[in-house]
Amino acid sequence: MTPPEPSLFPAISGRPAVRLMGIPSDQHSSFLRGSASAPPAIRAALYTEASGMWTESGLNLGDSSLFKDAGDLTLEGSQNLVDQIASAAEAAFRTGDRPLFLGGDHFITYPLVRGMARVLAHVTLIQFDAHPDLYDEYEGDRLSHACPFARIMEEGLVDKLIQVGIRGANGHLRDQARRFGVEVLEMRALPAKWPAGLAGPIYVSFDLDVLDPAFVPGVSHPEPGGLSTREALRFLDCLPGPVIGADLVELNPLRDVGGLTAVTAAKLVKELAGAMLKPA
Ligand SMILES: [Mn+2]
Repeated sequence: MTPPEPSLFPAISGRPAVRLMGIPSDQHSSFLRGSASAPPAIRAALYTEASGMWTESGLNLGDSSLFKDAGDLTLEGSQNLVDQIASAAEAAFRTGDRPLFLGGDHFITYPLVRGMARVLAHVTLIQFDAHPDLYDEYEGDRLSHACPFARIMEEGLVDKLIQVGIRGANGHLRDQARRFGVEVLEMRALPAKWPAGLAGPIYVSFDLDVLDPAFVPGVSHPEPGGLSTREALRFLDCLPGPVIGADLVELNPLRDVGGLTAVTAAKLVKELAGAMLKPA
């Protein structure tokens, strides 16, 4: 059977649901391992009795017609990770649900977006991150978690990339951003608004280290001077729709303090889901 051509929107009957899926991969991390164990830590904080499943906008994610949990992807060894993850992402998008992936490190966004691009065209990619992750290669690894957005832009997998929260980019990364026509909302220029004319479909890649380490100590590359949790939620709340997919990456439970980062990640899962369920 010939796969259907990528289209602006997948065939969706009725209201799409959010489909949660963990991608436990951290082998392309450059500094510290540990983010592969993030999905269970986020789920433990998400499904706790200590807080409910309601979004701030008033949606009950305990309703399985709105929010499904597909568990974690089983990765068959460390070979062909790009193909394994891209295939899983493609299958998730073909369901017509809106996938919300839990990393893992930021490497996973490249195969996730690659799989999405087999199903959806003309997507705008919004990256929340302290770091541009635009290296051509990093320590000899072109799949490093410092490189995914260079691969995505080289392959033309999205129409546009907008980065939020960047701080401390070096000369190479600034050159790469210019080369790929990336719109950068730098942390030092905030508060900022979304660019005029921003429209869906939108995929959000959320690196927890865009937040200040005071809010998320459990990340592998803490970078002070970041967004507060509330500032990030405000950005999400005023995103135009539809948000058709998202990932949340770089929680490192080995670095967490009192489970604070996992709780913040769980909050972001709920509010990302809320943004994805917002009526167009
Ligand atoms: Mn980062």
